[in-house]
Amino acid sequence: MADRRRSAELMKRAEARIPGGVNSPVRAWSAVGGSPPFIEAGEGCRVRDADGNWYIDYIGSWGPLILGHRPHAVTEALREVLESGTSFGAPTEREVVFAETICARVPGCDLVRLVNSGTEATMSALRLARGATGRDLIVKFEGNYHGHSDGLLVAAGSGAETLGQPDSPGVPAAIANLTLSLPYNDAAALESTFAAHGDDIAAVIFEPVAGNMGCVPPEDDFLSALQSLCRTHGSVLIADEVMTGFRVASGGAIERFGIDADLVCLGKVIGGGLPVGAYGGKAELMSQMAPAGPIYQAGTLSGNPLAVAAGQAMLDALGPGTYDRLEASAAHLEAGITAAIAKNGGGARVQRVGSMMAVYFRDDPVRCLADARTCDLERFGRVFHGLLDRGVSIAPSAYEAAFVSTVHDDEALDATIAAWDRALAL
Ligand code: HOZ
Repeated sequence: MADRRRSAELMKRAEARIPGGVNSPVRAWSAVGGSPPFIEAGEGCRVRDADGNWYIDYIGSWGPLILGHRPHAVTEALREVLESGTSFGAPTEREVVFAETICARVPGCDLVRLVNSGTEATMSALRLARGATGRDLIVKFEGNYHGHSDGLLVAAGSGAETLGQPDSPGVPAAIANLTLSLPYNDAAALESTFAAHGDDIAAVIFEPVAGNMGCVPPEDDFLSALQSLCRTHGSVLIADEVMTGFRVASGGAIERFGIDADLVCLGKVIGGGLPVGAYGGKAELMSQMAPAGPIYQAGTLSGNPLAVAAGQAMLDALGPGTYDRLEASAAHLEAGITAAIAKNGGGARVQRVGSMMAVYFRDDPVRCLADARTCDLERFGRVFHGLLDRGVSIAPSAYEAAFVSTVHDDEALDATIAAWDRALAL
């Protein structure tokens, strides 16, 4: 087992000054036990911890590192910006080019507004939907995560048509009550909710591939119901592509699955590893944002030169061959892990969309959160630690996706498959 004493010391110091020792809860490893490695550097598809151990990395900063760690194009772009200034709080040409790039690739995106995170993007998109429709209710899906704003930290009520309950202390019930939380991939639940509340629903927000309960693809009847019910009732359909935008296809999941969304939320992926977010969509909606329209939203660091330059460099590097390569690498990994599962007695399955994937410790497909919750979490923890001890880092939670980058080469992929084979035997 690798020596991780320096990381363990850092965690102790961190716990004295940072709640739970981390700046985002899942990083504390509560779901798998033990103490996380503190990461010192990344290079290509690998990261090095504070004790000098290297790992093949499938966290990839939770999605954005499509080109791996420190791609030349991104580090060069950042170097160039540093020569001219890091923040102006004034319009820059880079933002215009970036907005043009996003609108050219994301279907139905006429106008886009930059913010600083995915949480800000979804929060702002909901305000826009409410302002534009004059309605208050929103619909979301269990197991879909849209950031930590009050109206989106909401659990399902006791039945499909029951208004939501706060999912964290500090979320006012009055706000949670404006959110209806339904099972993912359940067209019938969506239909009955619209039948009961349709004229009051401002928006439906969803992950077109659910990446916060592993990797759950959307089913055709669910996508049809989402689009037709929103059209019929005049509700705004918001695709949260914070994980999937530019990842599962050049135009994101809405392009891959042919979804007609009114608004799209983007996040970490378009920052190429720097903090950024964006929401965009149809001109008749987006032009209602201030100062073009009356709906307010603002931010000092929005359109920050460093984040925009890094994002632009990454989007420019995502050429037509990128997605073929990602697909081939991820398919190779899927096949290898699937064979290792069969060899080790089954009891697990891989689900994958493009370069996003998850291994679930159960035999049947996972279509929704209730399915994901039946997985063998104890075995997940065992395999997680077994992989880490063999130099492979996946997310420390059975409910997170793994991400393959363009620089996961055959050597890294085959080493990962071999590590899975041994970890599954534990
Ligand atoms: N749950 C977040 C990703 N789906 C975690 C992000 C982080 O800890 O950086």
